[in-house]
Order: sequence, then structure tokens, then C-alpha cells
Amino acid sequence: MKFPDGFLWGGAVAAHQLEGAWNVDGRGPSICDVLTGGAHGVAREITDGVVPGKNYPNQRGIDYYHTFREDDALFQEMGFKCFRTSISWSRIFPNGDDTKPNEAGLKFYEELFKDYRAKGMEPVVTLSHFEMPLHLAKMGGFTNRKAIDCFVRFATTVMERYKDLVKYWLTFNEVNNQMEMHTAIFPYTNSGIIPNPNDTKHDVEQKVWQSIHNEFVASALVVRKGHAINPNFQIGCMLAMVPIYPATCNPNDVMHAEILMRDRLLFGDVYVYGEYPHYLLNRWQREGFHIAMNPGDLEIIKEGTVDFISISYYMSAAVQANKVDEWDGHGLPGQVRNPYIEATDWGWQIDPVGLRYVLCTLYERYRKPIFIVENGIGMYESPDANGYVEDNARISYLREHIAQVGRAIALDGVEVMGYTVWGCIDVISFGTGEMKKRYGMIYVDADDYGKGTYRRTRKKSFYWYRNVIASNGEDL
Ligand code: P53
Repeated sequence: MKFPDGFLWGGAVAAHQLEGAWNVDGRGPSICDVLTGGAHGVAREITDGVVPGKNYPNQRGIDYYHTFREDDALFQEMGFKCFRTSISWSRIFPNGDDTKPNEAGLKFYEELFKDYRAKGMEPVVTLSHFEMPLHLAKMGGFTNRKAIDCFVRFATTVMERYKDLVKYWLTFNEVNNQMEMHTAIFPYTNSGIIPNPNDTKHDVEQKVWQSIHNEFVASALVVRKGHAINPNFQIGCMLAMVPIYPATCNPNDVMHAEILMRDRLLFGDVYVYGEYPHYLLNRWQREGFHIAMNPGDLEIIKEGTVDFISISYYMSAAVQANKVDEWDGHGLPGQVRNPYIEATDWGWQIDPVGLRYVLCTLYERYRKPIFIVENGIGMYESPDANGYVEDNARISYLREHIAQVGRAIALDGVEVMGYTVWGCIDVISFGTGEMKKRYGMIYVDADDYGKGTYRRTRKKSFYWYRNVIASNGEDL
């Protein structure tokens, strides 16, 4: 299996999951700073401000804000060609609607991106990875049109400042998560929608759709302004790609899966074609949603289409039409266990072939290069006395997924730009807020409550991945 020359191997993280230092150097609170720690099956709580005595893991992260030079040296040792992180919006604009940026925040990322470059890693930067300033969420998040201006100001400020340091930009991380509209954390982290107990189901959906429209406008403006700042910028969207399979060949299951896939593909359709697809306009009308649009919004969306598509890929899902009646409103309607594949301890169904399948689906539909910016497995781990973890299950997970990427390139002709392992160093889990759900190839000695030495040690997968990169994917 040959990977193309210049293939961008690397790792991926997000600011709120590793930086910590939540209230230093002028940073304002973000929506993640008031998310408590949860567990598998225990939802994270969104608190009204910081409540004393509660556990807020993102405020600590793994302290990367202070350790980045040493951590980056470990990534360099693995041979990373690129490194994906996000810019914490509230380090730059502490309240979100400030008119002047915070210089200390700008300086931090300048040092960080220079460090990546010095270590041979191309920065890949997410502009919005669940990190809206809390103050903006209190103003309604992306339901409020003002958020468009605030986001565009933030994005253009950092694109100007880092125009010679960063080439690859992603707008909204996993923008389609919020299609799980009734799981509070998703509308909250995607769009800054604070749950309101008085809202009906329809109210919540209306808010999410309005936010999605505003995000499409914001994203398109950022693409256009970014290209004006530096025509060499590559600006992409970011989709969580969990393919949905029909659980059987019953045509009703096939059609049900097809309709649910639209909840992912509608985002690609707008980002790539610059138009709302027929099935979405039809749905809004049928279900009685009225999206406020300014004159010119549709032209903006049309003119700000993306250069590439980036995706996260962890698992697939299977659905059965006649199980929809039993649906409790969480997860996917009619979702059933796929008997052909195994699941992780957190119930994520492991499906390497599904990665090839989504690469084909997206490339056939869009003909845009695809960057796999997240893939990995969360596991419970206990290191030996030297801090070493023999994470064989992670190695097999990554090996099988990378092999399928190789097939998509070699056998299907898909244009893949690169591949970054999610949480290449152990970070706070987004979904559960746990530290013990570990994805890293580098172990971090810290627990769910922030106790530990924070010492970093290399796992077995560290050496394995170093070899994969050194052989450009030939030696799996
Ligand atoms: P955690 C669901 C499905 C696919 C990706 O997730 C998802 C989610 C949300 O749980 O999130 C992404 O840490 C996200 C990262 C996150 C990573 O996947 O919940 O972009 O921030 O950490 C892994 O196990």
C-alpha cells in the first residue's frame, strides 16, 4: 500500500481538552469550563457559571499551555508531519464580543505555531472546536446573528496574525453533532445553545436550525476573507462521519438509513455546493421551521465554498425502521447493535471498513480532497511501574483503519490529504469529561479529578506509529 508523497501524518487535539490554564493571561471562560465530568452513561452537566465543589476537567486539561514545548518534542520524535489543534476563542476574545483582541492570547498561539514549524510539523488549525466564549452563549450563542460577526472577527484576527505560520484551517468542528438535537451537550457545544427547560421539542429544533444557518454564513464569510488574507490558505469544513447502515436488506431499513445519512450529508452539500439541498428545504417546510435569513446570505453561502473536507471517523451505526417507535429521543432513531462488529468499552462500534466506505461516499459525491483529522480508540489503561502501556488493542485499531485508508487511495482513487490520530497524547474526553477514556500514544499520569504527577510516558503505540510514519504507511 503506497501513500502519496507529502501525506500529512500526525496527531490531533483540541484546545479545551488539553491546554488547561483556563483563567490565565486574560482568557475568558468558555462553554467547556462549566461542563462537569461525567462517565459512560452519565451525562456531563452544564452548570450556570462555576459552581464550587463541582469537577470541571476542562479547566485543567493536561496543562499543555505550560508544557507544549516538551510535549511537541515527543510528537516530533514520532515524526509527525502535521499537528492539529484548535484556537481557544476566549483566549483571543475573552467575552467574544470584545472589539480588541487579547495580545497575550495571540502571543501564546504564535509561540505554539512557531514551535510546530520549528519541529517540522505543519499546523492544522480548527477555529471553533466547542469553545465559544461563555458570554456569547449567554447571548443565545449562534441562534443570535451577532455571533456571526463575532466569529468572523475572531477568525480574521487569527488568520491575519498567523498568515505565514498556518496554511490549513478548519471552520466548525463536527458541525453535524447537533443533529442529535435533544442531547443537550451537542447543541450546547456546537452552537452555544444553553438548554432551557421551557422549550418544546420544536423550539429546540428551531434554535438548532437557525444556528446552523448562521454557522453556514459565518463559515462562508471566513472562507472568503481567509483567501483574501492569503490565497494559499486551504480552508475546510469538518464533519463527524459515522456512516449509517441499514440493519437488514429490508427496503424500509435501506430508505431509513438513507434519510438519516442526510443529517450528515446536508452539511457537506451546503459547504461544497454552496446551496441548501432540496430535501432540507422540503423538510423545513413540512416541519414548520422558519429560518431567518438576511438578504445576501444565500449569495455568501454560494461564494464561500470549502477547499477540502475534513472528517472524524470512529465508528459506524446500524438502524432498523421498525425500531423507531421504541426510540427515546437520544442517539439515532431505530439504532440497533451491529452483530458483525465489536464495540469499545464505551459502546463505539469498531468498523475499519466503514472508513473506506465513507471516504468513497464523500469523494464520489463531492470530488474534494479529504483530510482524516480524527481517528482513534478510547480505552481504559494501567501503566506498569515505568509508565509503559502495552496498548496492543490501539495498535490493531489504528493498523486496520490505516490499511483501509490505503485501500481507498490505491483501489478507489480517493484523494486523501492526511491522517491524524485523535488524542495522540491522553486528553480529557469530550463526551464524558473523563481522563480515563484514553486515546493517546503518550500516557499522561492524571485521573478524572486532576490528581496525578502529569508525567508523560511513551506507550507501545508510540513506537509503532513512529515506524508507520517513517515508512510512509508501508510498514503497518
Ligand atoms: P470522546 C461522537 C461521535 C464522533 C465523534 O470523543 C465525537 C463524538 C462526541 O462524543 O467527538 C469527537 O472524547 C470530537 C473530539 C472528541 C473525540 O471525538 O467523547 O471532535 O473533541 O474528543 C472523541 O471519546
